[in-house]
Amino acid sequence: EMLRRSLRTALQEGEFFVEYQPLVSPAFEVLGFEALLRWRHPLIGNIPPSVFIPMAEKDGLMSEIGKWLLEQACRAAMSWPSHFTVAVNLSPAEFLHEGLTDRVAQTLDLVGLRPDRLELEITESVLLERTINNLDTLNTLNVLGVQISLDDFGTFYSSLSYLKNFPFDTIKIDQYFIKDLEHDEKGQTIVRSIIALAHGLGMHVTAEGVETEGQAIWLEKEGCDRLQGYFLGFPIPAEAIGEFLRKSP
Ligand code: G
Ligand code: G
Ligand code: NA
Ligand code: MN
Repeated sequence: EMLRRSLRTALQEGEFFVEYQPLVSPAFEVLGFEALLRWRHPLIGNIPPSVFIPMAEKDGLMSEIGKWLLEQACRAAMSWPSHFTVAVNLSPAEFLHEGLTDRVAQTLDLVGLRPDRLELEITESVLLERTINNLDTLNTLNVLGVQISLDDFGTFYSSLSYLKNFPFDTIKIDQYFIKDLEHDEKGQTIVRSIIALAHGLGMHVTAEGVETEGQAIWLEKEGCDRLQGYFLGFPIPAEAIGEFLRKSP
């Protein structure tokens, strides 16, 4: 339909932009930002990624869009303090793309970003197919020196075999488990267990969707390494990061 047709030209028309959401330590120091893709349609306005990303995947457009986003995000990171990381989401099609590892290496080289400042986020659904090649891809990225996060952990197909077999640096606990944390003892037990599991495997843990001070304090007390969510900061355009950092502790 119409939306689908506009999506095909959105990249050339400059309709995509990127917002950045802070990742912070439990002491509220900024550690980096996650890049989030946005599409502003000239007539309809902003269209949520949950609508257009699956569409772009289906029409084979996501690889091109992802390439553009990766370069944007790496360039943005070059203008931040040199210990900040930038996290980029990889959709299934991008992760499964033959040229992914070359693209990542070339982009880092082109932009001059240190590999360990780039964090690639993949979800478990990506790993459902092609297990042997997936391991190759993750190992190659690992050798390049980029960091790899398992996004939305605990939802969908959560299988502990992924943690055993794949070289993740970080597990991101899905916001579903954080939402009712303060009032939900079962949720607390699950989050505590994920933190222990990750640390036992030598991985870091990020909590997503932290919306209240109470949640942040609880997560700090339980040893969660990084926090992300509206309580710590909303997604903002690259141009707003300077001001955000001046206002944060
Ligand atoms: O703000 P939020 O609505 O951005 O994101 C919704 C979903 O879209 C999330 O699951 C997020 O991971 C995904 N998403 C956001 N930006 C990107 C991107 O650049 N690439 C991919 N593949 N997914 C993204
Ligand atoms: O799948 P992924 O984790 O990449 O998606 C992140 C999504 O979660 C984005 O849509 C982002 O805007 C949203 N998000 C980030 N922080 C919060 C939060 O504190 N609360 C809620 N409800 N959504 C959040
Ligand atoms: Na993500
Ligand atoms: Mn997530």
